[in-house]
Amino acid sequence: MPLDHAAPPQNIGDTKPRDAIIIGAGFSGLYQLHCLRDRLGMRVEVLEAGGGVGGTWYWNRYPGARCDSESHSYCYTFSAEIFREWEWTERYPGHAEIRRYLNHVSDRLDLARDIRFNTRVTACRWDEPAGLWRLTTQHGEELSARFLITAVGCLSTANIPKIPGLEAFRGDWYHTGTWPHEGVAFAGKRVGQIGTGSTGIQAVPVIAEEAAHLTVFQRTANYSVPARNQPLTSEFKAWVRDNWAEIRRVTQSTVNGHPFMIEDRSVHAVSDEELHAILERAWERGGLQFRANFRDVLLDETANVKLADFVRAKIRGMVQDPAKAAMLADIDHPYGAKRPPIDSGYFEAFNRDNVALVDVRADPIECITPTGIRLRSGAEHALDVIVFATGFDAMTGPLMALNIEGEGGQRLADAWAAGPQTYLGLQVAGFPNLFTVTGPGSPSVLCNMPVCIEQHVEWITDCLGHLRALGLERIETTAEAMADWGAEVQRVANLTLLPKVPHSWYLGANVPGKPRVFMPYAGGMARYRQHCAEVAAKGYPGFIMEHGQRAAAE
Ligand code: N01
Repeated sequence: MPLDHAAPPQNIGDTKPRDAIIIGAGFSGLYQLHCLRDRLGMRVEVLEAGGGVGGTWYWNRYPGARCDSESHSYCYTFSAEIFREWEWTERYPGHAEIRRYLNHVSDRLDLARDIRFNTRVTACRWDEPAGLWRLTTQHGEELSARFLITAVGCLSTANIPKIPGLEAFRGDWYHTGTWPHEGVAFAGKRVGQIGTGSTGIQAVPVIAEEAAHLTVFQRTANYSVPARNQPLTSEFKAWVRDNWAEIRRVTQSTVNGHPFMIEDRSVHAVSDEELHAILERAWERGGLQFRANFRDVLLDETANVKLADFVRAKIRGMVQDPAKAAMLADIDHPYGAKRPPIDSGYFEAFNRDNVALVDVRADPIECITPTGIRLRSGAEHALDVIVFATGFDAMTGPLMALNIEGEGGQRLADAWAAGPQTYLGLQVAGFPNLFTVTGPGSPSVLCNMPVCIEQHVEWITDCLGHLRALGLERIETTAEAMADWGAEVQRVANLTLLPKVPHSWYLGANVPGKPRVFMPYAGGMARYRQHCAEVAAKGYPGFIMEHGQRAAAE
């Protein structure tokens, strides 16, 4: 199967209402299609803006783009067969390998025939009398379906800061989340990179290798732990094949869906020497497991400080220039309270002669000129290329872009004017038959994504199966269930250090004008899974299930 699709799917031109339309052909959309079509026998179509499967990974092809989850856990586990027949090559999967994997799954399950590629949804409107969602695409096509399932990802709407002068910049500029498929040639170029989040930290060492010069514009210094990526050994690959059930059990029972448990010990329960030895071993092992050595890293500021200080000392030890080291280690938030990056040579890159670091917290970016970036102090940085590693309008951005209108023409943008509200991250009152896979209020971005995606997709599938068994066609959560769940999302977040970072995208703070509301559910994936299972077992309290055409039936 080609990785990009130009030809329309077989059912194009058929305008009969579908049972369900899924928006997005990434991890969520592909599995949702399989579940609804092949398990429930529904008539389903997927609409996908990209020219191939992959979702976020279809667009994120920036230098160094690689998943921070370990490859044997960054995949579907619903089928032992599919799990075993795919062999990952490295400890962390690169973006191209993830696309190859998703294409393999798509081929294996014959999914592409029901995916309409190169089709961006521009509007979704609930038609109450008909009991249907009516969708419009960028090509002006109109499609309808009983159920609408958004599988649009949480980090798929690029956040490009509105810096004056960009339109007059004579060089080239790119956002990491919409990277050209043919790549970007940096050789001989003076490159400026804005942003030092997980993405920026991955990109810096790779761009530095190729560019004549790289200037990194840092607003907030960041922690990072070495990824220690490496090719997987044949022994490890065999272990993975033999341990599908155990890997699935562990990823489904941990707080954030990774293939390791969080140690049940407090930072305060060990001596300073023991702590140091544990952290040294964890540093050598590398990866996100670093934070899993103690249970209270994200709960207790005094425990957190000990890890934070350890990482700061490591940064100072790695960066030779004391001025750069001080700037990189001057981190203003607790370790892990923003998504903790992992890296492959990030801090070491600043030891290269061709890499400069500029503190744009102290001297903010004033404007982009035709030839580079000017700071408030008047300092000018001449550039041929600007790379925006400036993140995403996370969680709500991709949903807002769909221009969703529910009952009575109510816009989702208005319903969420004060911040997103959902029940379980799955449904919004006033928007019947709409399900949001990994929506705000679900663990989503605090979890290893494929693990939470499988849970959401299976829950939605079971729910629709239940509805059908009752002969019903309409489901909508209540305002009360949504308010209670919203309070629970804020309650559990406030038990942690996560909402204490004022500039975190978890709070929407990276997008000017976005309401500051802590969006993901921080109570842990395992607890969330159990809660959702209980809701289903009790007959779906918090949801109202009815006959489809409410107006016609009344
Ligand atoms: O984006 P970010 P990201 N002037 O928002 C800076 C996931 N991910 O793309 O912190 C100057 O974290 C901004 O500064 P500040 C992962 O969940 C996953 O890196 O706001 N700087 C920050 O440094 C991650 O958390 C993988 O002060 C500006 C940076 O840009 C999420 O994606 C790999 C600015 C943005 O950091 C987002 O990461 C990579 C301005 N005007 C990413 N505007 C995987 O492994 C913004 N910044 C799956």
